[in-house]
Amino acid sequence: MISSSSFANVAEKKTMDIYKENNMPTPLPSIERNTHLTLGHSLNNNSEETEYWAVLVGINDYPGQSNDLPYSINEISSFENALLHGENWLPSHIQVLSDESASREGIFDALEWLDEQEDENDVSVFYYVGHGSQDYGVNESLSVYNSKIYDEELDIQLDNLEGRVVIILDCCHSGGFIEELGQMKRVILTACSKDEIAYQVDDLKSGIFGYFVNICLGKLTKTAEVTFLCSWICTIYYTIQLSEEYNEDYTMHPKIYDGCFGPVKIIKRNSLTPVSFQQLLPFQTQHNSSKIWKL
Ligand SMILES: [Ca+2]
Ligand SMILES: [Ca+2]
Ligand SMILES: [Ca+2]
Ligand SMILES: [Ca+2]
Repeated sequence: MISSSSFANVAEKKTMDIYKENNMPTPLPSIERNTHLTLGHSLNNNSEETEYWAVLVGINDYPGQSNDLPYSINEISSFENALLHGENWLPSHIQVLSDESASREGIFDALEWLDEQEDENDVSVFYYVGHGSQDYGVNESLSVYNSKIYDEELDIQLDNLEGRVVIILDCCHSGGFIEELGQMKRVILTACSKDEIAYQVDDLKSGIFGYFVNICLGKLTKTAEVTFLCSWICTIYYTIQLSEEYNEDYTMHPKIYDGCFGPVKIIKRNSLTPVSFQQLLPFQTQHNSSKIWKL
């Protein structure tokens, strides 16, 4: 039986090793450097002034039937629940957009609302679950209800925000947003690399990466960075198992860009909910009975 805290430590160490072995392009600060920067950060920034804000977008129903998805809204609801279990979140600080309200205009309006609320001391989260697309292998976009929002357009909207921003994208080609969105004061977590497909599965009632983000943040982790480390290792393990039963194209490689000194806290929580290894990594699942959907 592996305890949840030792799992987090093992996941963190293992992940750092894999970062080094693969020369991954967005280096994470070492654990020691993180500690040091966290201390420095708290001296400069009165954390009591930090407020937390979120815009959460999930699209199940697209016009027509051929593009509909089953679990985007479920994933967003799980994330909202995880936030509201933290001691630092209020329902009035979270705007949820689903289906037809997740139009191009609706999302731009919500990001304007976010800017009106947040200031330089605050942390904002933008979380998107739905289809993502790529034109000619270069430009990535969110396939929102009625249109597209290109990576460059999202960057322009997010440039209005003064505080730190955590961007979580659970969609196909999501890694391709890092080129345009990566800058200081942002942490970007993506379900897969630029050229990969992401999936929702029946077994998890969620996108795969988002499932692990939510279970980690809901029970085990507090910061964007450690949530990524745990979700990254779980996603790779889970999708490698998918690939044994289907083919290797199913393996997803989540990406992180970290433009913030020290860890960015999403959840403030004093007590830790015990979580078993099986809850984090449902290896016992029979994937061949599970339906999957491309994002
Ligand atoms: Ca539909
Ligand atoms: Ca603002
Ligand atoms: Ca791009
Ligand atoms: Ca950081």
